[in-house]
Amino acid sequence: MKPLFLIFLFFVSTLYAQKEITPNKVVPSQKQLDYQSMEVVGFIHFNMNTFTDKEWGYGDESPTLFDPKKLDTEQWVKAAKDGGFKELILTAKHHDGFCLWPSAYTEHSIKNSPYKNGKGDIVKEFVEACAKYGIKAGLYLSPWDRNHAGYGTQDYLTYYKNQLRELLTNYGKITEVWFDGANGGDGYYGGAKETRKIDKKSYYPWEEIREIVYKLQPGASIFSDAGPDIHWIGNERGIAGETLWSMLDRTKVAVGDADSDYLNTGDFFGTSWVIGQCDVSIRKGWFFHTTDDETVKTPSQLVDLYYRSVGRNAVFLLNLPPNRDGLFADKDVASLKKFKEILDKTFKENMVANAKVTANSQFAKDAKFSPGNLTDNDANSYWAAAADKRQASLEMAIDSTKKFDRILLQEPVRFGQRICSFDIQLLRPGGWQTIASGTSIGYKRLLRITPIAGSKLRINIRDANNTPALSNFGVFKAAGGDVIN
Ligand code: FUL
Repeated sequence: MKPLFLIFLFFVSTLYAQKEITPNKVVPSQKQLDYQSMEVVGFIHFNMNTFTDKEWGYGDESPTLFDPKKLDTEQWVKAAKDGGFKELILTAKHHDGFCLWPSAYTEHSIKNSPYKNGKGDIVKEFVEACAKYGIKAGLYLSPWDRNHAGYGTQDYLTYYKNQLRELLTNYGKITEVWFDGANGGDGYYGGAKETRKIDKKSYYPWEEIREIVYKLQPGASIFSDAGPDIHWIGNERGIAGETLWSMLDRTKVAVGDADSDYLNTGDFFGTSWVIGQCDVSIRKGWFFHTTDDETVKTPSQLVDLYYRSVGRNAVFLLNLPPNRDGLFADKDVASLKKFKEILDKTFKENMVANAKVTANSQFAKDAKFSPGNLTDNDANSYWAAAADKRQASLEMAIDSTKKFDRILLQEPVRFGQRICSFDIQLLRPGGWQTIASGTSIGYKRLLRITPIAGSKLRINIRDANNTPALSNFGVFKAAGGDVIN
């Protein structure tokens, strides 16, 4: 073959390989795509409050009270891994200001506690245990500090940034930094014992703080009410809105000052991609209290929350508070394990795996965008309708002898969130019946219905903001324990 012809062939094949649907204006970064695919992440609220039986320490607690006798960060990580968690976030410092690492900038830390005679470093132990078992490690550094004498002034901000640098420099890879929105109020403040109000909009130099994170840990995602990578879902019950856009108008939200309804649904017209994260505790409190033993969420309750968070296009952040020994209680560990078992069982068998799917429209009439991509169990391949379409429908046969009650849809979100309204219909002896409807889909949408059987399934896309596309579709039968709470 002539070299020129070969070059021509190469050129044509590259064009073919690169052909994709036109992305939306707002799309996620690769970091955000990776973050969302973790689905379930954990919080570890463990600090001074564990020993004082409080949720918010005043800031005057003596470091001598902090004394976990059997602390084992590997026990936390193993239990979380068995529960399917991909990342854990530790409260290195909560609002009372006590530090779980021997910070060079304060005496209010583990170095003045009986733990390992002041030689301990729980941030180090935590990050090492995560690395050992292949779980990502994130840190929570409370912006509010009820211990620090300078809280409310520039002094404290210098201190805060120094601590952040310390944590993000000395412990290897940190994948998430969690900035809490609770700020300002009464506290010890170095003995002043007073109420200090800050201007939530102007006190913290958030841009500078974010730059510190990205500079020291380029791979880290930043959580706060206002993102930029991940945002609070607007409640502490772990529940995302049934409609959830991964877009926000970041000029409408500030850390500690955001409309929770807005955060709960995201913003269809939003100009930035920010993932919703649903935080909730496995127990009543964020910290461990023996009086909360009866409140440990059952595996079924956790599974229910998975549907209300991950199943609505958000990430599930479940808090797991270690007890005063420094260990997860058996009851919590058992719940986590069963939680994963139930989910694995439910989603083991997609009843339409490899089904032959037909569509009334296909992008560029190209096999690459074939409707069969929906049931090929490959998250990267996708079906898309013709470029000018905003509606489409797809059909597939299904075994009419088997009932199903869970439906899964996924969009290839690397091109943005596009589908705005859809129905799922089932052909039954009496004709087509609408069995489920929804609005947004995004990374993952799970729908729960009462068990039903039929001979054909139809996905009706009613509206989209660009060419509609789907990467996965499945129907399943809920396992025992997978019930709507
Ligand atoms: C809140 C804090 O005030 C709670 O103590 C807890 O850390 C929770 C995750 O965030 O804003």
